[in-house]
Amino acid sequence: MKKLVYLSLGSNLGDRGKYLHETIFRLGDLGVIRQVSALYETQPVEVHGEQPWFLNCALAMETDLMPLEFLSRMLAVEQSMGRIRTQPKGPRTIDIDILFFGNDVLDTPELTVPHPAMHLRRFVLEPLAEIAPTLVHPVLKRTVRELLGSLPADSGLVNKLQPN
Ligand code: PH2
Ligand code: MG
Ligand code: MG
Repeated sequence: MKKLVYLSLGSNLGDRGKYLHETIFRLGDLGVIRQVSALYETQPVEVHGEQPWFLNCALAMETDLMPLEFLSRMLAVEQSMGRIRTQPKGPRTIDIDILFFGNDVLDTPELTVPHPAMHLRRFVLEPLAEIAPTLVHPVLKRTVRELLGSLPADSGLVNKLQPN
C-alpha cells in the first residue's frame, strides 16, 4: 500500500547544497518525490562543541516499501553519499531522518515514528511547515503549523534561502 513519507535532510560538511540535491535524486529510487521545501541555513543545536551551520530541507515522497525496508534503503543512500559516523551527532555530509511514515506509529529498536524529537526542532518544523502546514502529528494530534508556533523563541536560528 502506498504511503506518504516525510523526511528531514541535513548537511553540514563540504558542498552542503550539492549533497542535499544528490540525496534527493537518489531517494527517487525508493518512491516518488512529491514535494521538496526550500533550503534553510540553520544554527547547529543539540550538538557538542563547535560545528558548522547546517543546510536543512524537508520532503514528501510516496513509497510502496514497508518502514524497516525503507529505513535500510535510506541508510544505504546515506552511506553512498559518504556519511561516516564517528561520534553521535557529529558533522555529516548527509543525515536523513524519517519524520512521518503515513499515519504509522512505530516504536522499535531500529525505528521510532513519528521522529521522537521532530516537534521540538525548528530546523525540522520550518521546512516541513512550508510544504505541509496542516499535516496532523498522529500522536500529538496537532498540526505542523501549531507545533512550530509553540516552539520557544530561542530554539535555534533558521533562515530560508531564496532559490536562484
Ligand atoms: N541534526 C542533528 C543535531 N542538530 N542542528 C541543525 N541545525 N540541523 C540538523 O540537521 C541537526 C542539528 C542530529 O541529527
Ligand atoms: Mg538527525
Ligand atoms: Mg539520522
